[in-house]
Amino acid sequence: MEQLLQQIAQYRQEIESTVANGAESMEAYRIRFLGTKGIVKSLFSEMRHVPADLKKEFGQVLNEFKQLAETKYENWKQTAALSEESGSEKPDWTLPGQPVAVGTRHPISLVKNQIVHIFGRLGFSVAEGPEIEDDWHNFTALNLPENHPARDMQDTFYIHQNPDWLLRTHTSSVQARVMETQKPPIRIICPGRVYRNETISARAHCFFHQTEGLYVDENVSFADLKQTLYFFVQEMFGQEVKIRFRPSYFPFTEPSAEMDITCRICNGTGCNVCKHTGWVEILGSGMVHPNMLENFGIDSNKYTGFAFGMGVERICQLKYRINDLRLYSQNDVRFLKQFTGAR
Ligand code: 2NM
Repeated sequence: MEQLLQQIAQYRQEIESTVANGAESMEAYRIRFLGTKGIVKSLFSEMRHVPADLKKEFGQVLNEFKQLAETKYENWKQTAALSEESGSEKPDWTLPGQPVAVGTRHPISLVKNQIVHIFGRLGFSVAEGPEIEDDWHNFTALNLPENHPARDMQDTFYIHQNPDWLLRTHTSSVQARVMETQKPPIRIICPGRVYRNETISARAHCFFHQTEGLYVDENVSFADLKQTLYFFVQEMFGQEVKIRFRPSYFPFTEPSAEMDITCRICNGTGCNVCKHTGWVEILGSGMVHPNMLENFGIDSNKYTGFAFGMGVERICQLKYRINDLRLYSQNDVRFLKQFTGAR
């Protein structure tokens, strides 16, 4: 009896010091202690040799020992099951997700969309056309004579294979195509990329973006031009913005004028952008030249029109204070990311 109790105490120690070390070692443990020919079973079979007065006490010791052996095994099984669940096969759904990198609109697109939206409210619809144009739509139809300096190889990208083709230098070519196929009333806005043969710097680029507008109908006057463009800049830059017109020259308009607004950067107090004048030029405009209307078979005695053109990069510069034209095409994410959340 004394010997048996000592033996059990030894087994207890063994169980307590057993380290679960993989499925194999735990199976060996199960067979040794809990198997059909295992230690627990064989200890219970010793019961019949125990004197009757000690059976109760011995039974209690045995039961406790059996419980210890079983608990050790059950605990190991549970932790093994848990670690399998969180292992490589099953993902842990509680982990935080990988952030999804969301793209942002390019500032040129943001401003272009705004321009289109504002003129849309005045009844202008969008017209688009090819970036590779022919000489007629880009120059001749627009009242630019054969020897006009803008047609110079120095300024325009001509296509080698066919010098009648070129990269459009303005989106007026789109308006030419519209006047060719539609009769007044015409009220369109033409956003798009245009090309000029310039050396790339902070202030010049070989491509940039324009939005031109054209309105042809009976009784369209210079007052309509002024009010339309005044509405536009107030929507774009705020109600307090002021405008002024300066006489100018464009082949496609007569009279022609350039429009300035009060500087959005310094609010008229003077800065580098407005060269300390308080005013910045934002677009060119004028009454459509009668020659142009006649080029498209539109009776210039019955119809008049106004037209204007603005650089999208210029509007962007004033809205977002972007002072280097090269930033628009370098695709540096540190630049592009700053427009996150803008529409
Ligand atoms: C400008 C300035 C003045 C213009 C003219 C035309 C049209 F429709 F007659 F062809 N489109 N855009 C125009 C007039 C463009 O840009 C500075």
